[in-house]
Amino acid sequence: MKDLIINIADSELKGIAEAVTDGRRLTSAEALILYRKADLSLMALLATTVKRKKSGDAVFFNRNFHIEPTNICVFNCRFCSYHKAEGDPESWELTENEILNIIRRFDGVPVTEVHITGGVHPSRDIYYYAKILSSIRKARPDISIKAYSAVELDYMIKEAGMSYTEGIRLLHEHGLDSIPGGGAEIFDPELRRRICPEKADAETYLAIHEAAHNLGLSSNATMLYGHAESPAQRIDHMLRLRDLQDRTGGFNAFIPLKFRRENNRMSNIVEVPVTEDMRNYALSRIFLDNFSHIKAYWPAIGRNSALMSLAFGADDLDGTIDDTTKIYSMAGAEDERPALSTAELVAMIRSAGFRAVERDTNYRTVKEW
Ligand code: V47
Ligand code: SF4
Repeated sequence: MKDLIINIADSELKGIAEAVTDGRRLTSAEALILYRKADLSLMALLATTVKRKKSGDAVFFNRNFHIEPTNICVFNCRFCSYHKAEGDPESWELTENEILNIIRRFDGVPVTEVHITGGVHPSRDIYYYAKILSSIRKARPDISIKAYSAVELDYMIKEAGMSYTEGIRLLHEHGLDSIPGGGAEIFDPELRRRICPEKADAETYLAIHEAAHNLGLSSNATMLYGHAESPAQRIDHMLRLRDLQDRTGGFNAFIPLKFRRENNRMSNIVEVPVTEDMRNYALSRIFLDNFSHIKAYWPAIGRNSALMSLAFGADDLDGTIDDTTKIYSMAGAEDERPALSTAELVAMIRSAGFRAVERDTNYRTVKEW
């Protein structure tokens, strides 16, 4: 590694590469130079150096399943392939019983997590969501409930006239364990106005995660990339997350989400090539020095790219997921029916030269494979 860095001709780039290998935090300006000047192989080497300091040769996955209670949403983000208005023939909304039937399908299956997120329904209130949580908790006391993105939480908590802390505490008392990363998109206000003008802004997203962390709940953070954003806007997004993580330490993982173009109002945008996906994974691994994990969410990016991301700093492939996840299959991801068995995931991780570790929501080891 040292030899390789000595051979870097550009002195600015060389200094930044040395900083990364020495474990020094990069400024936004340095990150931008790295992004612009480093070739893909250097990005891979630097990100892998950081990844190995964080998690050695382990690559994590979990056994989870998703429930999407509704695609009815009061908002209409331009990139969303999934949203429908109430009354639309293609809309769906699961009843409490239907949700519990999904939970029961996993009776006896050793899953450790259920991930629940969907559209922001106009007429369901926080007490409805709390009741769903307690019914799930009763049916499966052993699994962790990761539910409701900051955008869903913002809507239900404001509508109830509560503070974020009060709202999240209520949901936590009914069974909520952690918060998924959805809704972050890209924090830059001008760009946000163009792609998702109506929903919770960056400050709201961060305030909700901060309130959750202060109550002892963990969460994830995401970034929607590959649409109209600049590299500087990506770095600004990550900087805001890094600052919050410095204060709370409550984020488990950062999850870059590649923009997929089918069936939405941004279909004119050409999706970024795989090299850009890899550069972005690597940059996030290097820049987010206080995040323990970078997740390659394979239903969004496809299993081959997810596998390749393991050479660019990602150390988590999320989970074995059944076909209840629609948000990505509708937006044009390669895997139409996103399900991977545990054996398949383990084989994939080994094929990339890593050790497969099954984890729970908070990255405690469930099993070494
Ligand atoms: O916020 C919507 C994204 C997110 C598109 O926390 C799109 O473990 C690409 O956040 N192309 C929701 N992305 C999903 C999410 C998530 C997924 C997996 C794991 C976790 C976790 C969180 O999906 C939305 C938005 O950023 N999204 N439409 C699209 N066309
Ligand atoms: Fe609603 Fe989420 Fe789709 Fe935006 S991305 S329209 S908030 S379901």
